[in-house]
Amino acid sequence: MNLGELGWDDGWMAGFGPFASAGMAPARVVTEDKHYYTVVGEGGPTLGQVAGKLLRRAHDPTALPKVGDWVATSPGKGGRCCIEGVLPRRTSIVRRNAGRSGSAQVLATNIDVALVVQALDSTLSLRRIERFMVSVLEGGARPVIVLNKCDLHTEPEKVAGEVRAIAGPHEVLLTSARSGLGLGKVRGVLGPGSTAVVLGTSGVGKSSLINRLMGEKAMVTLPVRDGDSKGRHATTHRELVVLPGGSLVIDTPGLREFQLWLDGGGLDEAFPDVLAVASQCRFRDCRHDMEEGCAVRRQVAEGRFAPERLASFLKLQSELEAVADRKREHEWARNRRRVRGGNIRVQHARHGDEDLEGA
Ligand SMILES: Nc1nc2c(ncn2[C@@H]2O[C@H](COP(=O)(O)OP(=O)(O)OP(=O)(O)O)[C@@H](O)[C@H]2O)c(=O)[nH]1
Ligand SMILES: [Mg+2]
Ligand SMILES: [Zn+2]
Repeated sequence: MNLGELGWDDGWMAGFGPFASAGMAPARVVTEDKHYYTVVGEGGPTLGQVAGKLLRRAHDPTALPKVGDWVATSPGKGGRCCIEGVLPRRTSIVRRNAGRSGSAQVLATNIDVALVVQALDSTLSLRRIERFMVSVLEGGARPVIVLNKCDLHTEPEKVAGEVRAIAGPHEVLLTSARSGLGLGKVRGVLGPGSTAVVLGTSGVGKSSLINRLMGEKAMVTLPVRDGDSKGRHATTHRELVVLPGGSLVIDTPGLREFQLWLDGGGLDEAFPDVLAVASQCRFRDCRHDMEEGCAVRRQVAEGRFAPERLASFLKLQSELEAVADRKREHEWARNRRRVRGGNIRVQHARHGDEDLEGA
């Protein structure tokens, strides 16, 4: 296997220097299971396990290997390999874990493009698209919105227009994994050697799209429920595959909930319309919430700015603020443990972190 086909380049090579000196080989993580990873290196796919040293060194589960990561491997027992290190990620999609202690979950790493997939049926939500866009931009990747199942809608272009109105400069594509319509456009945003991830709720057709792009039924798909078009969580793990044109794509299980975790300016990027008006607010640090002299709220009152769009902005903004607080608490607790010299235990990343509803 030529590593270039998996996205390896001079930048990765430079970062790998210290590992190469230690006699290790680079490989990319393509699947993650409860105990094992599948990694692909020059010798092809191998089962891998995280080395004890890396487990102990990882300050939290997000530092452990994830699908999309470039890792340093050494030979292990029984033809398996040991994963000894993870190269610093260029981009990542991270959400705040629902239910559990509000920690972070890394969904995919080192991706160039995130295909935010929605179905043109009753499940479509502009607010969800905004949420995904913020998260993708926070993680450093480029969002492309894919409106799938356009064969089910009588006026797909009309919906695409509504989505374009909230998508800023980002592309909005209409597809049908059933008829094949729009698949050429999707191929167009995936260059050879570049990595994409499909994101969206269950049943929107993420795996069906990948099967179409693959030209074969590589991924399991399941019909959606009759009553509400919700999916049945057909995909249960993340997997990176190579498409015929040489681009790479990561399939992910449907996400029921997607709370933000990263905060690196993605909110402003996803809401350029808010940013454009914000310069007219009285206070430079106006949050467009309760402040006096807020130009955005004035525009809403005058009917020039969509109230649901501002509401969405405010909701995401307060979520990011809560996340920042939470991270400060984590950091504080970590430092305190360090000062005390206590042992920091790390749990192995668990398979099945997605919202498998048992449906
Ligand atoms: N009519 C129509 N049905 C589609 C289209 N794409 C997918 N489907 C159907 O929608 C159902 C769900 O598709 P999947 O590909 O399993 O959806 P998914 O997003 O991968 O779902 P999870 O793996 O559960 O997250 C299947 O029955 C597909 O055949 C489409 O473009 N048009
Ligand atoms: Mg799927
Ligand atoms: Zn304001």
